[in-house]
Amino acid sequence: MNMLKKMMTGLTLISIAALVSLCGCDADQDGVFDITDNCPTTANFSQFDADLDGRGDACDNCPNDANVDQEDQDNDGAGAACDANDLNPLVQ
Ligand SMILES: [Ca+2]
Ligand SMILES: [Ca+2]
Ligand SMILES: [Ca+2]
Ligand SMILES: [Ca+2]
Repeated sequence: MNMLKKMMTGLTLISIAALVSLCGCDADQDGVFDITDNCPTTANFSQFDADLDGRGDACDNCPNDANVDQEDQDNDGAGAACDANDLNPLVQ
């Protein structure tokens, strides 16, 4: 009985892995499903989020300042929350 149980568990795990690869639920292939991944297109297995704003450090434009909107008016990669001058792309 235990053997059968182990086989079934193994098959279930294989099925889940196949399903994930087929539906592309893990775009960055970091092992975290997109639906719960705090950086769906950046591989960040640790899911570390220092400022707890829901954006993983790997894709947060201000990793140490909570800024859910990720606003960045001058598009220099530094969010308004941590950009010394968010209207001048030469100043961060
Ligand atoms: Ca990710
Ligand atoms: Ca964050
Ligand atoms: Ca942030
Ligand atoms: Ca900026």
